[in-house]
Amino acid sequence: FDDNAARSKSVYQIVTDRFALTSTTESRTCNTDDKVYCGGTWKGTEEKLDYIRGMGFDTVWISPIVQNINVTNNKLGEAYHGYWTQDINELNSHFGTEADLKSLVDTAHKKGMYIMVDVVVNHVATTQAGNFAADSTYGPFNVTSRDFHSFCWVKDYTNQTQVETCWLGDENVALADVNTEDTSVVSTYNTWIKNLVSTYAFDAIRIDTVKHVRQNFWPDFVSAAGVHAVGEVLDGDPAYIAAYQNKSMNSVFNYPLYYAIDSSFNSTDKSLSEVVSALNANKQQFRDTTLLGNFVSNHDNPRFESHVSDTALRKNAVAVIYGVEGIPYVYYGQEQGYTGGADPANREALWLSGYDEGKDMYTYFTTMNAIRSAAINASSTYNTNQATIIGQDDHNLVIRKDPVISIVTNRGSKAATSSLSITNTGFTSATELTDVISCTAYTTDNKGAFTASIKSGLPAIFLPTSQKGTLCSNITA
Ligand code: ABC
Ligand code: CA
Repeated sequence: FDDNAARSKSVYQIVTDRFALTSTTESRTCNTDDKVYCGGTWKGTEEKLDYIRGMGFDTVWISPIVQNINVTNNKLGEAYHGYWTQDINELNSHFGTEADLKSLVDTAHKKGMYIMVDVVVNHVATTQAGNFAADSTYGPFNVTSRDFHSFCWVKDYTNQTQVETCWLGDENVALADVNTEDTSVVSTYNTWIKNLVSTYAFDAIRIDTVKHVRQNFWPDFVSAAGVHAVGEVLDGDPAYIAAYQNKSMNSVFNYPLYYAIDSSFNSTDKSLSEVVSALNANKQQFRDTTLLGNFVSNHDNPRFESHVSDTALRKNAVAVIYGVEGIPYVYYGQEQGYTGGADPANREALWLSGYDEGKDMYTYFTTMNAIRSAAINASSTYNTNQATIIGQDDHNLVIRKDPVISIVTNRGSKAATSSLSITNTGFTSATELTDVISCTAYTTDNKGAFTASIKSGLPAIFLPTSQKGTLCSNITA
């Protein structure tokens, strides 16, 4: 799909090695501290597409697929996550065969789902650091002097030249920095991504380490891919990231919002003003905030749930990323209540959960995606309109993104019931509304306003009852 179509998608992120085993009857232990392959495969993922679709996600972001270095007894473990590229022209056989991968994409398409593949362009991996010498095992990048930047570590993230031309990683696994200035390297990458997307019929790509490659490398790469691309520019500064939206790719991850949510919804005594500031700064800096990738957890950061145990706070954090403009990204395991901390603990095996579709958060994501679908169906401008904050105090935010109004709060599940008067709703008088979280009916007054009831610190999300679709089916329009 293209950037415009991407606006209506809802993405579920997996680490292939940890998501699903080929055989559904098999059970394998997976100690995240060991940092080794645990056995997840593309076949296993294919078998579990209905589990993902059951929550209403239509797009699956799979971890990198290409052959990685084969390391054992390394302090950093094995390449189970897929980011330690060796040969971009071979697949990682741990996850299956070419036929398996094609079958995953094909089955997804038959179910009306899409596959987003994670791609790494900035580096290949080696255990040799400064002594690295490329050879034929690195596929097309086998001439050290031509294909790689000379060795130096990225140490100072404020020095952009260093960020782009020095190496990530460490002495255990060095990420040999590819010479993305060389014209033959550039054309190798562009041809590769074009073929990769067409061979497997991928629908979108997630691009790793975007800030580590010069900005003007990306437009040709993205256009060669020919599909929607979302870039990882890991930085908290919206101005820094926005430059990439202008010069490199239309869609990038919303790290500024992530940091604001992570710190303001992690306890009941924080002010939510940080979230409002992040939203405002984003609006100022980004050309198009509707293409930002919103998330509360991913594979690089401690899970939100590792430091927030209150379910009400967890639900509110999620309600923010669904309540504002942008594309929601949900990291696998969140629906099962996983609580892994920093990498590698946040990469738990999902089969250990039994894929329980009865879990409270599984149902919650189903509701969130249903709200999003109902809004998209109800309004032709939902995908492109921006959210505004129409009410705000330290612990409550009222987010309006027509035709949805979301009230989020960090008062926590022990909070007493409270009332909030909601004005400037955009609704006409006598509009029937439903809070689709509590399934409570409301009617707007002669000014289109109403008084909302906030219970147990949960979010409240209002849709015109006539537009709520199948949500809260006990309340009729
Ligand atoms: C392994 C171990 C880790 C160990 C590490 C040294 O080695 O597992 O425990 O700490 C892959 C694997 C990792 C592996 C690495 C290295 O490779 O998944 O498990 O870590 O071997 C992407 C991917 C990520 C992937 C790689 C490498 C890149 O999402 O999964 O890692 O292909 C930088 C990069 C970013 C990268 C991230 C891990 O590192 O820019 O692309 N992610 C600052 C910098 C960021 C930097 C970040 C973390 O620190 O600005 O550029 O990201 O090092 C905000 C500031 C930010 C600041 C953050 C921390 O705070 O605004 O600027 O980010 O407030
Ligand atoms: Ca680089």
